[in-house]
Amino acid sequence: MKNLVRLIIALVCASVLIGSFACAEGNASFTAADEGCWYEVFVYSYSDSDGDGIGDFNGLKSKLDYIEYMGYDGIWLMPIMPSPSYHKYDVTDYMAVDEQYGTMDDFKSLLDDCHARGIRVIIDLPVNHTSTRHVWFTRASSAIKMRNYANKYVNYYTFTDKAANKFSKLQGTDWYYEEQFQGGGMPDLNLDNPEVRAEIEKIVSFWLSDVGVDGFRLDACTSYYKSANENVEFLNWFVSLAKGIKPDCYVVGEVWASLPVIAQYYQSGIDSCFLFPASQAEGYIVSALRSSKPAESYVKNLLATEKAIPDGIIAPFLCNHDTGRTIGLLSARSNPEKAKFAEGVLNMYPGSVFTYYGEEIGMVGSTNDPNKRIAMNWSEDERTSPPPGATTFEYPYPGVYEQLEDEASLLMYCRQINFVKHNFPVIMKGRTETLVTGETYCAIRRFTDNEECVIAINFDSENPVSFAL
Ligand SMILES: [Ca+2]
Ligand SMILES: [Ca+2]
Repeated sequence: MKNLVRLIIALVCASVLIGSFACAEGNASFTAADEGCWYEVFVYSYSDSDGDGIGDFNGLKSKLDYIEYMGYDGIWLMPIMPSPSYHKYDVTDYMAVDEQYGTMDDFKSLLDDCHARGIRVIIDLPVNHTSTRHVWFTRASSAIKMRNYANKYVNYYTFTDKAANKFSKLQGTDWYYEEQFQGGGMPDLNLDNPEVRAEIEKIVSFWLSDVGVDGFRLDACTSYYKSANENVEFLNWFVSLAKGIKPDCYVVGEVWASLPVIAQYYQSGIDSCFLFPASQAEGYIVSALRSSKPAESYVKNLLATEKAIPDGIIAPFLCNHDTGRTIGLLSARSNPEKAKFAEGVLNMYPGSVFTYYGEEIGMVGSTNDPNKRIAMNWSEDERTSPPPGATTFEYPYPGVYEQLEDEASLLMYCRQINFVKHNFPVIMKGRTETLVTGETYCAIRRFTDNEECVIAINFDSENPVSFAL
């Protein structure tokens, strides 16, 4: 006998109603690779514990009460390994943490505290490339300068003596090295080299077993090799490796591509690939909100996504550290109801929704990368220093402390959504069937074998709609 739970969730543009039940306190208990509410944190800009202006592990640890209160049950940390850059996507040592952020003991203490609260932690792992200052690259460069081409580190990268596209000149030589992200001091690793694979095995084992993180966010998966087939093959190798060490770890990949390409990458066995087609100004959510037939657009893309990704965990998001923030995408600087509605319809997608820090308080940031990564706004008096190169520091909405005191704030709305999803995991775990689709309203059924709910959305705040279900 199936135990059917029928829940009706209603989202109405600009009036913000979600069901009529109380939020349960406390986070749901998930294994790492289950669906959940994820929160992307840039440690540099989150919270500073020691007064140097740069966010750190102890600062983040001091904010776990907040993160738990908000109902985020997983955190993706942008790179924490030693690096010469502020963003740290160019790593110099894969088995350590950057001292700007604290010590490894500080990190382990943060991890313990997260785990005690049932919050999972995955870390960013950029293995497409290293920093030019990584000892592998400095040894390779020295060897080339000494014409010692047989040095093993030369084969950690891809060198050529002819100029070519996506190859950068090795200063003081006539040689070039492969660099897919040119200008950042980020030489591409030769992932076909068994010795590089062995290094990656050590790195993965170190973080999963010795340190105890719950998985990885894999950077730049489309740049590993020249073809999607090779990238899928590498990911398959990586996922087998990681799951062999920690079977329930979560691996999510950055595959910045169209839906069919993302679907292909799921064939690697990876848990998730970020759903880039749902994000940004032209993505499924914002384009639906801008459309004259928003409900049709929303349902069409939702069903297409589920069809393309029948097995893996869908990972939708509105923005991340590389994109403009949602308030700007929506022109919602003075319209928090619009931002709430966007968060609402995004979070009615199945899978693991990722929220970039500051989205829950309506931060803005666009144009250059540092502007997209500015200080979390706790209050006017509590912010980290801006990352180097940031030019705008505008905060159109109040900080965290003020929004926590306001039941009608964007922050409290985001919190409520997370707890609705914890209380009714079928929203995250189920699949979708259309019940009613008008141009501006829809009702969909989300179901698993033993649970279901109905999600009704009216995109038109001017015209109430009633459904017979
Ligand atoms: Ca600090
Ligand atoms: Ca590459």
